[in-house]
Amino acid sequence: MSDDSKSVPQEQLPSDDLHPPPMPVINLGHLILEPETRSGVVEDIAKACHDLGYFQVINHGISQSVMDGAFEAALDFFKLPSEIKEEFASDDLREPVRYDTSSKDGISMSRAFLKHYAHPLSDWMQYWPEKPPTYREHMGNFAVEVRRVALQLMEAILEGLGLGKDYQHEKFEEGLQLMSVNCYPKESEGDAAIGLAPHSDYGFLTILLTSCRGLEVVDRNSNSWKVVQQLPHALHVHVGDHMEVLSNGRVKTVVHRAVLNPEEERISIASILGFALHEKVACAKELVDEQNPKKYNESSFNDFLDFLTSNMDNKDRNFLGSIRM
Ligand SMILES: O=C(O)CCC(=O)C(=O)O
Repeated sequence: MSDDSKSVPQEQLPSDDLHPPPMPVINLGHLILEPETRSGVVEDIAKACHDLGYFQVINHGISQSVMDGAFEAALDFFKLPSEIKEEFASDDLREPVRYDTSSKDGISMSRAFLKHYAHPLSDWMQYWPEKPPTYREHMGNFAVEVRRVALQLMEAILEGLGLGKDYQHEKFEEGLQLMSVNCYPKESEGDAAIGLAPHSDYGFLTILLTSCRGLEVVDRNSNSWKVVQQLPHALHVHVGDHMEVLSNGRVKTVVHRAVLNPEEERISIASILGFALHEKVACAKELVDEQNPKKYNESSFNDFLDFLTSNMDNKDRNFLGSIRM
């Protein structure tokens, strides 16, 4: 789902302290429920996207029991015997569900993952694991809720870019949701501390639910890694490659990685919002002018999969770099 980004610093960067407070925290209730506070929240989101490319969301309306259900479904899946999980193993990136524990993708250093599409749920859920028996229901409940949050945030970001909240509304409504359910072992002596190598995500937005600390982002101001401190009940949001393209570079994709947690095994559930597989994403013409010429060629998720497939053995897989003009 992701591509290595070579235009930004990599593993050698100093790993600094925790993200210095204040990590931007967006109260979604103030965006959705209170029209008089909406414009201020839209501005806060625009600033977070522009300055950092990431923020956290609270008061998002996803209940703790739905989030716990998703964690439990993920954990129970990863606890299954290997032969059951291996039924989903495939080198074909176009499979609707894929399980892997190897580093073939060039970024998984020490992680098992299950990736699947989730929107529309009625099209995709039939391919999801039937074991554990609660997987479909619990992960499905979370998928629907997290997509609602992603669309609400997307509207605010589009508004903040001056495009209006309904910009390309149907393409977002009909777009894809790709979920990456990740499991990282507890760090032990002798293990490499990196679970997932630096990369940026395809798509417009990624929303991450994580069970404990382990996510790190490149802080553009200090050019160093920052450990993301997960606030209770919050979701972490970051901007993806296609947001950079659509905004013609006004907001930049975020390079991030996952390190192993020394205290516990870690689960993270990433939900990516994109256009439909075949749908091209181009720089918004409203954001292109003489001072800001078009910076990227258009591309679709299908193009991204083709790129990954044909660069499977190539460590330098930088999709965004390949469409930059
Ligand atoms: O596990 C994490 O915190 C990050 C996951 C991620 O970056 C991904 O699934 O692409």
